[in-house]
Amino acid sequence: MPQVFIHKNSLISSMFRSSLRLIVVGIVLFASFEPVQALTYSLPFRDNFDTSSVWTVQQVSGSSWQQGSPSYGTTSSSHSSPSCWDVELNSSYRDSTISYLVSPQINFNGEYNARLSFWQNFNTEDYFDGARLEFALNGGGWITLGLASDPNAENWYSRNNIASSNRPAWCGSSNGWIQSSFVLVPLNGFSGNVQFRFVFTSSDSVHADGYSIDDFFIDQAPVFDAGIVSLFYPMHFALENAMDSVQCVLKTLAALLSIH
Ligand SMILES: [Ca+2]
Ligand SMILES: [Ca+2]
Repeated sequence: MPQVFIHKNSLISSMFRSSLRLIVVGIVLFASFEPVQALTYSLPFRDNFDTSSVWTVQQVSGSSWQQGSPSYGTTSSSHSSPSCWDVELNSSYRDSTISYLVSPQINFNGEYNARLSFWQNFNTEDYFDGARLEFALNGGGWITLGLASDPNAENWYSRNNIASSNRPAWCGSSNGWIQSSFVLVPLNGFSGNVQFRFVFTSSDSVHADGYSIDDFFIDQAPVFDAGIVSLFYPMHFALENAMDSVQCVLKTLAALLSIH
């Protein structure tokens, strides 16, 4: 009957390899089940796009948002050096583009009248190609922010409908860098995470220089930003040119403190 010998070192080596495999499997399992911790930012949120970006690109077709120094046609600079986001840094954007530039999660804590602003420089086919800004609350559906000439905004959209998206957009020529801003009334009182995204779209023919954005800020309303939220007296009318007292509730809209 043949005898079977197991060399001691082989056994130890085998046990070591088994343990090592368990450890490796353990590390893999641990890595697999570790939840992804996406960074969430709070206000004020200020991004000059000059360092490694916390925004992400979601490319669907055609050209893509790129971070760097633009060098093509009228879109050949950043607003703050050295970098901005641009659709095709070194050439015209392509036809039939759909490209998203998505912000990180930004936490709102019941703010009132927070102000979003950014700089942009664009030259696109008017009525056909351009960009809009959307927002999403707590990971919900995307909503277009505002309309052309929105009363809460400055320099907000060139058209209420462009052919490549059937949505509002900045399009045509900005004639250099311009600042656009929006008082975020639609988000007043909201507590939770908000994401923003720029959506660039182009039609299937005719293209131009491009689209650049830079210095994207969201600032809380200043604490002295107060308004009347309830009016008790006079209720319906007041005599013209007559002195009278007023009873009302004022709120500092940023801090939500009542003054009687
Ligand atoms: Ca910049
Ligand atoms: Ca076009």
